[in-house]
Amino acid sequence: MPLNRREFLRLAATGLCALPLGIQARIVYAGDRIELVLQAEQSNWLGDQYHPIDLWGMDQKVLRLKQNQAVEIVVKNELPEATSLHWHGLRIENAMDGVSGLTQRAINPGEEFVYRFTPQDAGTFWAHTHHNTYQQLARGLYIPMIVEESSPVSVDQDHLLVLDDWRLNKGGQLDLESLGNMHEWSHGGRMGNVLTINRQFQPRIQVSAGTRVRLRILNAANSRVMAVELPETSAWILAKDGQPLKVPVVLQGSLILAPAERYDLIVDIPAEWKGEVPIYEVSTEQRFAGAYWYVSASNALIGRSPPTRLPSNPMPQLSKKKPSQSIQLKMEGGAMGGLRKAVYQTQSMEVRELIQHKQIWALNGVANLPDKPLLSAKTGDLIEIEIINNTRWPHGMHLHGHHFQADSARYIEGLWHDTLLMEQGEKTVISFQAEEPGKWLLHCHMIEHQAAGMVTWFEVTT
Ligand SMILES: [Cu+2]
Repeated sequence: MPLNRREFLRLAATGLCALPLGIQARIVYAGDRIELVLQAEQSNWLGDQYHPIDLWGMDQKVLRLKQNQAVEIVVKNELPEATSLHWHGLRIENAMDGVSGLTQRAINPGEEFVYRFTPQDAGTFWAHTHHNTYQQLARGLYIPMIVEESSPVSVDQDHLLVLDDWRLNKGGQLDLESLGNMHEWSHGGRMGNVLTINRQFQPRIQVSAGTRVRLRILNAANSRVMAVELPETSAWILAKDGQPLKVPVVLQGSLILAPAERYDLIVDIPAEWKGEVPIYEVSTEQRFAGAYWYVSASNALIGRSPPTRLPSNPMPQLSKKKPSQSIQLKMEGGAMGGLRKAVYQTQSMEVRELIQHKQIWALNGVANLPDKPLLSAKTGDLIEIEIINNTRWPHGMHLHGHHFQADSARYIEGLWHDTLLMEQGEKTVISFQAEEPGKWLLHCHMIEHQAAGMVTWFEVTT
């Protein structure tokens, strides 16, 4: 039995679980050429009586790029397995999208691959493995990525909260034996039992009272939908998935994030706060203090006006166009989904046979990548896809290389997304303009669902 969250807390409460003080992430910006080493790392969340936990990560903690500035990222693979890196949310050339087997050959151990692109959008993004993803993401192979606005945005502090959910075994190591469990793959995916923020257990984040913080939140979990509850204070949503809102919106209630979704917030730290103020994760029955703000006194001013919007990114005007194609995408399968058969690698299979191939989800009757694209578009075409969640599970659908708008009631109108949460039974029309030519994925970012079939691709030509 894996350690559950409560047991982990009990262990932590024995006092031997070292709690880090302060978490200013090391931010590296190295001009237009960055070296990024993918390597093993260790974390010590459980305290000194346990062996440190073996994870995978990178030699930098945050990538900081500049909008409209070309960059060359030399990715060196010092891991024992092949891999590739996907720049999630960046609208870049297809050859740089980092999907092994589709847009590039995997980077073998000891090899390097140079990714070259110019980020056109400022905002909060991340880079993560796109090779054997359900295993490599569970081991931690990702990095948050900030693309700075061309003109600086005025805030007192700029913080990241990267939420992740890890599965540890009784020995306090990553539970690798449970990777690939078909029961989990056919349900909500693989859930962890330890929540970290910025790869630390209950970190303390230094802030000054009376200041304005830009808070960038990312859900890096394999499958868990997170809900972040901030202490009662003034907070506004500035951007979602890297794309600014036209007008910042007051945050009400908890902030729900499907895996891979990001939000940028403005949070005003009240002048009267001091000491530890918890930030809760509330998606489970257990309201859990994922991190604490450690508030120090200051003479900063109080009584702020609402924040101004972020400068816009160069997004297409969808309303001015007529759709070139309107298609349906039916999501099927999973536990209690009633899927009888689906095509897998061009062969029609009964469910029993699909499961032998570790497949249990389908899009338009096809499990995993079809041999022909879902659609073929030309650069500049407006595409509409009506996505119908005919399953008993929520999914977080991610479109590669493009942002889209959706008529979902869950989200504020007019938002741009690269990842969209859809509840069971929900229908949503997404619209986007086909951009860079190439082969692009559309898949569920509950990564076990993707591995078990919920992935397709489309083609853009000039
Ligand atoms: Cu899914």
